[in-house]
Amino acid sequence: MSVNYSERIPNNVGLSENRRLQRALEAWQPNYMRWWQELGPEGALDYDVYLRTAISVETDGWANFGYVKMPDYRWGIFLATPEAGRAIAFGDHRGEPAWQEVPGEYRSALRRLIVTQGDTEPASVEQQRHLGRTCPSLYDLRNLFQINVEEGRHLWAMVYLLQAYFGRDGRAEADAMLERHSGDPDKPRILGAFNEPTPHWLAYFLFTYFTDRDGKYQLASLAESGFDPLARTCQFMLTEEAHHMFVGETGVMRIIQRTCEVMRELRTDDPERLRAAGVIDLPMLQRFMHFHYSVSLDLFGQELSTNGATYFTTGLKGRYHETRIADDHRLTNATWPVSVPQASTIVCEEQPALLAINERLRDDYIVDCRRGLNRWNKEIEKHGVDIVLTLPHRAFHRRIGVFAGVHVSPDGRIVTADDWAGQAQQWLPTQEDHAFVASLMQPVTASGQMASWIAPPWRGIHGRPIEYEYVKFH
Ligand code: BYC
Repeated sequence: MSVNYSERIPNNVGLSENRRLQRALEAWQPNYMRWWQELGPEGALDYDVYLRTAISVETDGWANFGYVKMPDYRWGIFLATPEAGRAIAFGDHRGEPAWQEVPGEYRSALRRLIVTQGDTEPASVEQQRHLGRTCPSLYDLRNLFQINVEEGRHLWAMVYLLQAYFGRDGRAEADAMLERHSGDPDKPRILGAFNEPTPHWLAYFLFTYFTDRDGKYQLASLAESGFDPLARTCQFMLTEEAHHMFVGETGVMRIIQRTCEVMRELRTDDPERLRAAGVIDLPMLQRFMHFHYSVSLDLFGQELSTNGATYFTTGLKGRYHETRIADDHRLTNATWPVSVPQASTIVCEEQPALLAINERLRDDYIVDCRRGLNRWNKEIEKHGVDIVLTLPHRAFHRRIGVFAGVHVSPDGRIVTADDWAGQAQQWLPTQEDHAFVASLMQPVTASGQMASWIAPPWRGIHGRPIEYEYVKFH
C-alpha cells in the first residue's frame, strides 16, 4: 500500500523521494507511538485538544489551530529555508561553505551533540507526564499538551538528522532516545536537570521559564552550526521554543499576581496565613526559583571545557548570535572572565575565551533570565508588596563545574558544610514546601475556571476567549 508521506508526516525534507529515510522512520515511528502511549501525557490519549500544528515553515504554515487527539498529532520534520551560499561563520573553517553532509572527521562529536539535544526532548515529556491530572485550568492544560507535542516534534527533528545523516549508528541512537528515561536509575537521561521530577505546576512553570530557556540558548548556538541541516533544524525549533518560555514566564507572573492580590485582601505577608488562603507565598516561590535556576545553570556544562572549545573550533556549535558578534570568530587570543572559587571567596579570572565558551553562553542566559525576573518584580511592586525576587549567585547549588561540591549561599558567599546544612531549608524547597504545593494541585476543568493559586491569563489562545473549551474530555 502506498503511503502519502507529506500527508502523514508533514515535511520539507523531500521524504516521499527518500526511500532509505522512509524505511528508517517507518521502523522507528511505532516505537515512538508506544513510548507516547506509555510515557506521554497520562490518560489523555482520547482528549480533543485545541492544538497548533506546523505543516510548513512558511508564515501561514506553522500555526494551524484545531482540535486534535494527541496520538493523531502530525509530528512533522521541518528545516528553516536554506540560505543560499551560507558559509561557516566561526572556527577553523570560517569562510568555507557550510557542510551539507557530515564531515567524516567530526562525525562522532556531531552525533554526540545531536544525541544530547535530542535526549532532552522526550525527557521533558516524561517529566511532565502526570501534570494533566492536576491542571489549574483548561487553558493551562492545553498549553501543557501543546508543549508536550512540540517536544515530541523536536525529538523527531533530531531523529531525522540521526537517521538521514548517520547511517546505522544514527538509527541505533534514535532507538536509544526511547530507551533512556527521565529519572531511571539504570538508563537515565543524559543531562542532570532532565532526571529531576516535575511533580507539580509550580515546578513546571519554573521549568519552562528556566530550563526551556537553556534550550533557547543551546538551540541558538547549534543554529550557528557549520553543519547546515542541524543549523536549519534548530532555527525552526526556536520558533516553537518561544511559546514554551511564554508559558513559563506568564505562569509565574499569574501565580505572583494571585498571591499579591490575596496579600492585599488579607493585609498580610505571613506565609502561614497566605497558605491557609490557598496561595503560594513569595518566599516559597523564591526557594523554588533557586532550585530551578541552579539546575538549569548546570546545563551549560563546565566553565572551562575542552569539549566546548573543540565544538567551536571545528565549526559544530557557535556562540549565541555568532554572526552579530564583532570579533575574529576564531578566538585565537581572546579571553573571557570566569568566576572560580579561591580559598574562601569567589574570584573572577581571565581565561582563554575558547575554553570558556560554555561560560559565555551561561552569561548570555543569565542576562536573559533577569528580564523576566524584572517583570515579575514590577508586578509585585505594582501591588505595593515589599518583596523583591532575586536570582541566586551563579555558584549557588551547582553540581557541574568548578562550583560542584563548594557550598555557596544565594548571595555568593562560600560557607561551610555545617552552615549549608543549617540554612539549606531557607534556600531550597523543603519537603513541606513540596507537600504544600502538592496539596494545592486540585484539578480545575470547568471552562474559564482557575485554581485558587493562579490568576487567569490576560487573553486566550489564537483569539479565542479564556473560557473557550481548549480541551474536550470523553
Ligand atoms: N548533566 O566539558 P563539559 C532543551 C558532562 S535544553 C550531566 O562541560 P560539554 C530543552 C558532559 O556531558 C538544551 N552531565 O561538557 C529544555 C561531559 O561528559 P563526559 C539541550 C553533564 O560537552 C527544556 C562532562 O560533563 N541541548 O533543549 O562542553 C525542555 C564534561 O562537561 C552536564 C544541549 O545541551 C549536566 N548538566 O557541555 C526540552 C546542547 N553538563 O565527556 C528541551 C547540546 C556537562 O565527561 N549539548 N556534563 O562524559 C552540549 O552542547 C553539551 O553537551 C553541554 C555540556 C553544553 C550540555
